[in-house]
Amino acid sequence: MMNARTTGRTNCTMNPRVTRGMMLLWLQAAAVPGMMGIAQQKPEDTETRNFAVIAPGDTMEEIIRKAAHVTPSQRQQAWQEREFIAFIHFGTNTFTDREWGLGTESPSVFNPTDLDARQWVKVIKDAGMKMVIVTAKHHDGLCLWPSKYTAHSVKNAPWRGGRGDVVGEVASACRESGLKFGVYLSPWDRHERTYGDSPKYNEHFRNQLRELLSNYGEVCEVWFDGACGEGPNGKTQVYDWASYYRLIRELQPNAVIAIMGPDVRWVGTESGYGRETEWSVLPDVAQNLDAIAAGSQQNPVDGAFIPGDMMAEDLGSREKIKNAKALVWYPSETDVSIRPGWFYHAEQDNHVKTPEKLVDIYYSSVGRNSVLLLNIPPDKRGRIHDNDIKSLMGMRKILDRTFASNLVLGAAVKASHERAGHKAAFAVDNDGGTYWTTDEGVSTATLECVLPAEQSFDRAMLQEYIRAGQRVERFHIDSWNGAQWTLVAQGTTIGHKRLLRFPAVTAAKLRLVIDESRTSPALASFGVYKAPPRVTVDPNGGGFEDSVTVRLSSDVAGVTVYYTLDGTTPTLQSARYVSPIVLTRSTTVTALPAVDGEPGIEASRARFLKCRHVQGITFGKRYSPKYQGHGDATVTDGHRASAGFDDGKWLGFEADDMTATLDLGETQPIRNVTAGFLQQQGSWVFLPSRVSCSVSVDGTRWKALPDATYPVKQTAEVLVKDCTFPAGEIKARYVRVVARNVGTCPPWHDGAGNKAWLFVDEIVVE
Ligand code: FUL
Repeated sequence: MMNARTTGRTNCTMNPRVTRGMMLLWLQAAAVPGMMGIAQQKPEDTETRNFAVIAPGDTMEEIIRKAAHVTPSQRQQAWQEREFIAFIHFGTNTFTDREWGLGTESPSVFNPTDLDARQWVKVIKDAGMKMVIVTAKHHDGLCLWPSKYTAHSVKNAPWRGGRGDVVGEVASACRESGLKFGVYLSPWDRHERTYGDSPKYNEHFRNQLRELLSNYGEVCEVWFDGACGEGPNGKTQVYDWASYYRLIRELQPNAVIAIMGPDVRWVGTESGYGRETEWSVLPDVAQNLDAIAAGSQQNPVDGAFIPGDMMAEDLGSREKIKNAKALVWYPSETDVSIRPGWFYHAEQDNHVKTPEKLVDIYYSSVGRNSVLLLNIPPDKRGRIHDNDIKSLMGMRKILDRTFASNLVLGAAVKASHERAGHKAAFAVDNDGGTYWTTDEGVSTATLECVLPAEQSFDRAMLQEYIRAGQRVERFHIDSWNGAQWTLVAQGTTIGHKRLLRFPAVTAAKLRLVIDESRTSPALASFGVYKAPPRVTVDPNGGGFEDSVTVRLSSDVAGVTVYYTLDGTTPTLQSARYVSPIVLTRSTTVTALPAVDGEPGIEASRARFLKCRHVQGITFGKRYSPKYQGHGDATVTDGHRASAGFDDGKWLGFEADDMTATLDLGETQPIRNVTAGFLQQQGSWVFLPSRVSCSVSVDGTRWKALPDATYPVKQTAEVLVKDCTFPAGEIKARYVRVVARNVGTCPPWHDGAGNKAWLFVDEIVVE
């Protein structure tokens, strides 16, 4: 996925005046809504403490105590409670089929035939999201509102005769339907002439910001990415972030400033998967925009702010905070697109994430103490495409069914400790405004729940009362089987929300054990749930040599299982599962449960690949440590990578060619050799320009099979390309595949001249 924050443009400089000291001032401003005279404020004076200073002599105990009492500002709290919000990428690129516009496009390209912001907002609301952030201006500079400060806007587009205002239509559709509204405004502007003329462009940018913040009612989030490429004059800009922030605080005190801003941090990936251990309290250096920006201009598939350390697994553990000078509340937001690109491309209509994938992302973002910002790009008509709607509604249905009934509501609860006024029952009263806690300093505790009757459950939800701070460091859930406690699930941090999935358990008694906490744990909610029935496919895909026997089962009794072997979603008319399926060819098994003749809502998929046994594999140049799957065997393990570059199943080569030599252990007839490659140009991943294959009996003398060549052409299509070499039953023990990397991104590409990626998986010898 395109990610300007992580492009190869390394010439971005941050405003040298933006120092850590200023960050502190912003934070104090953050703590006091509308406060402008921020200079005199000491952090200790602020009424909400989303900041704590660590004094030089503070003991570890004192640091931990301080960390446990850092809390969100009001605007951060309100933002966190929204949990699931929508991104809309719409603009020039929708019509030119690009991910980054050049800035030279005429506004006349912007001409949606049937734009309906109400449809967007309806779909978004029906999907359960609480806010819409629209790309008011992307890097190409075209303003989706009639800005007074440029001609490069919808006012000069044919759409609505030049009287249209996308931002206005979205804002009012949001207001009508009760959704919150936010704006994405790209500081990088490839069209604006003053860009690079630093004071002038900063003023221009503030003028545009002022229009957006003054004319469209309440704005709850302002989203800045750190992209800072060249403008039309070949110059880069020094952004005056502090002045942008002051303006936002002045005009929209409730708006959080995200990503390149003090309130909300990027989770560190655009895959949709947040950290298992996600702290909202971090050392304040995490907020140092100098560091973020210095590390933000890497390569798009890195998907990371490296030196700012945003991608590290651990940002806020005891180890991380022990040397901090100060701590801040700086929670994470997980942005991901429902499609491979941020903007709409017709070629990606069949690559919309499935409902099951969206659910998985939800558990891995909202369920990991993050806010999920899901991008849904409207098409050229200006409407959300049916495929996206189908996936969103499918996802909603699964989530609604899963969380419809909290099985611990009404349970008799007993806690090992209770603080006066914060009894155990407050954790299971369906009211996030009350909480159970222990006496100050009691940092381990147990909450035992006796359900009115035995229940089966496979999901758990926990919420800390973060207005008091984020504290829990380790917890687990046990169930009582009549004789003893058995472990059901465990986790580390909780934060605003933690969701856990585990195999179904049936019990009438369970307990939540807080094993470690920074101080008294404060728990607002605890629940267990039963997800709709699903089918378990066993084994869950993979490679096989001759044949594989696949078993389908469900965790719920009385379920009938239907399946297909062609990748389509089963219906009640599909084959009914009666006995294990024996596969002798590469096949995708898709299974759906049905209860009482009602088809289930969540399909399970597994891909099986027939392959030769590979004894060993060696690579010429090593693949990049950033995309190394699970090592050499990744390409021969039978687990095919998906069309997403970041699914952990690809080996990535940055500018380098790939040479893989496979040893089959003994000489044997070979019919075909197939190697799969990824094309995802928006993420700088190109098909190889040439792939060759040769075979050998002794590893010394090689026989080449005819090469395959791929002219590099510009396309938004995301695909996995299999390159097959018919070998005509040739006998060999060794197989070598060489794939040529295009080297650098071609001249027509957004990343022109930067290193290109080559991704390989899987190499199959038939
Ligand atoms: C990045 C941009 O470069 C992408 O195009 C997209 O807008 C993403 C959300 O942020 O920085």
